[in-house]
Amino acid sequence: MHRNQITELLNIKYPIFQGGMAWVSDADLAGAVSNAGGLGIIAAGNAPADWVESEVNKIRKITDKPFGLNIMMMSPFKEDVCELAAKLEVPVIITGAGSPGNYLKLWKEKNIKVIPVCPSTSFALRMERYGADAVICEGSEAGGHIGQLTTMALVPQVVDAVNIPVIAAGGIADKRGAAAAFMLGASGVQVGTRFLVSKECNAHQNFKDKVISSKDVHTVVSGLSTGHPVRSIKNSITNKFKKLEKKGAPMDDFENIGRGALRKAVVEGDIKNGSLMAGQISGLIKEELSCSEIIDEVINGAYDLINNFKN
Ligand code: TUI
Repeated sequence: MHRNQITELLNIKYPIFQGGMAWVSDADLAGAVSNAGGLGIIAAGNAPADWVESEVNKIRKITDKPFGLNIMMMSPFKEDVCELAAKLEVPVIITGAGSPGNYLKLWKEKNIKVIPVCPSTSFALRMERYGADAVICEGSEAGGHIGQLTTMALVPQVVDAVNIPVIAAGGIADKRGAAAAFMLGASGVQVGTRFLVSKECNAHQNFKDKVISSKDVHTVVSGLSTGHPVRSIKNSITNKFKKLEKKGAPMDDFENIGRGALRKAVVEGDIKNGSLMAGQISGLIKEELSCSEIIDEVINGAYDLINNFKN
């Protein structure tokens, strides 16, 4: 019913990815999404390779369906994790926050599907030339580390430029966002924040409640001056970042305050001093549902909207 280029390529039921969110996207969340017919994605984030290996082993016990591993290219353990992913022959690799470079070739030799997150058309064209199977175009509405362009502007430009499937990400949390993404030419959608607030997600309840209570204007971008902007829900730590930016503080000062802050939010539930990385669409999320309910609402809902569209 929903078969298209991306469901065929990855052998999944619904064209929806669960965003690889550092500390949040573990084997439990990714396994639930894959079992529900989407592509569940484990996020390696800044974690060492042994953590990644144990989560991959765990997801293989939870599901026999395809899953992905998101590799954050700014991670200090990037090389170990890139090699481990090849060794474990994970079905799909998503890269973010940088270029997969020569690893793309290594992974393709293992028949792994490789899908880089692309912040621009030129980057997407480069990834296509290197052999990427598809690209994720993530707009700056997204939570966490972001690029410059919005989803609305980025997706159709990349769709016109490349011949591989495009997955839209950033600002998508319901059927309307997914329908809009399909109309922009995307073959699939990646949803992050909505899955953070899912029943199967192990993120601390304080974090989930903070997303549920937040309004449209409550996320801010910190660290633009460092060249590594991050979107998160406004709190005491984002106010500290703002002060650093005002005085043109060096990168080290940002790192000192930011170190460990994502863990603080996700694991400890410290919503004051933790980094509450979440997208602009947080204000739309009102309740905690199961992954399968989310997928049904977003994908089946989007197809209904498109099929019954009347102006
Ligand atoms: O990677 C993300 N979002 C993330 S990673 C993350 S972990 C983190 N922890 C602490 C501080 C900072 C990050 C949290 N959120 N999204 C995918 C994404 N990739 N967004 C933008 C990009 C991107 C940017 C530049 C991809 C490629 C790129 O390439 C530049 C180049 O030319 O090499």
